[in-house]
Amino acid sequence: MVDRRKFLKATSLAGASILAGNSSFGEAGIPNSNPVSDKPIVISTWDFGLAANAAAWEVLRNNGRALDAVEKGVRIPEADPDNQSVGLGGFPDRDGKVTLDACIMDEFGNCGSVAALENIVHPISVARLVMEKTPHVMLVGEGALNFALQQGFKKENLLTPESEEAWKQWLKKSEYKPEINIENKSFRPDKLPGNKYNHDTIGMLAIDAKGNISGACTTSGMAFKMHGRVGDSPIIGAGLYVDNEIGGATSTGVGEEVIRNVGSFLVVELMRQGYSPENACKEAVMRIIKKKPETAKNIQVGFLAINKQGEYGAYAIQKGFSFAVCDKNDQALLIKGNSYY
Ligand code: SD4
Repeated sequence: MVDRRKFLKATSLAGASILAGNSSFGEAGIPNSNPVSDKPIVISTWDFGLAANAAAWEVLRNNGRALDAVEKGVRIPEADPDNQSVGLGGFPDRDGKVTLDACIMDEFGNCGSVAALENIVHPISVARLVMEKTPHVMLVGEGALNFALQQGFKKENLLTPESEEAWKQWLKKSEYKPEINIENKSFRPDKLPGNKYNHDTIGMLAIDAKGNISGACTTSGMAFKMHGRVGDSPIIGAGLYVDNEIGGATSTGVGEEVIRNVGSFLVVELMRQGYSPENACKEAVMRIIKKKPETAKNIQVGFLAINKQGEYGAYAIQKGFSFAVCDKNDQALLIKGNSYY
């Protein structure tokens, strides 16, 4: 049963925090304040977020809307053939098909999503049109593809020779085994921003100059998944959630564990109760670990969050989860998130 006294304490502290514009309390005395940034600001998952943030920043610094910023930002990794876990060049499923998942959410609670979409380079833009032009939230598979074609998107082959080769190698053993931090493994370091890493599912959260929050999340999903498998990334509440009064959260890693815990919604609700972004992410990670400790030892899941005041934070099961931050003070800040292990 919920301890009503504790609950009231948490919610009243949350109220105080919102009024005061900071949050200096936390669960069980754990420091509960995170870096705070002037608006506008954009944050996104993994090292690759640096390049995506730069594109989003162009919108934000010109007083653009956070929604436009996150769409523009995540289109960068979607179009990058050297990035093998988002969009063009993404690793295929075990049948050799590249199937993409994406979702987007704005400051009014509007949202749109596509899953298992094939042959379209920019699933995030299709998701936005699902949000804006249909009475639905989510379109999948052939229905999503037909909608995209009706909206003028072009069909393209998303399987690059490099990803096809990786799939052929994988077929030799055909063992489905999600690799920890595959997102930050280097495939074409010479071609990547900062000459460093190759990357991932991108989850991005932005606050614009008016203080409005939006988010986007896009991925080719787990490499060599079953055909038809959908992860957390296109599922509102799991891979992404935004509440303009409170903040936003997004996730990366093994989506099944995020879905089981409705991860991003949980993070936002914890921030509503007064948790700092990092502590909220940590609590969501702890739920995953608590439910399946043996599974959690061998997988990665990371959450990234921002609150209405512009405080941001992240937490992951395993070491190695990074995120990128961009605001007027620092356009290329890369932070290593804290982790359980
Ligand atoms: C999924 N969460 O499809 C995605 C994959 C991912 O870093 O984020 N990889 O489960």
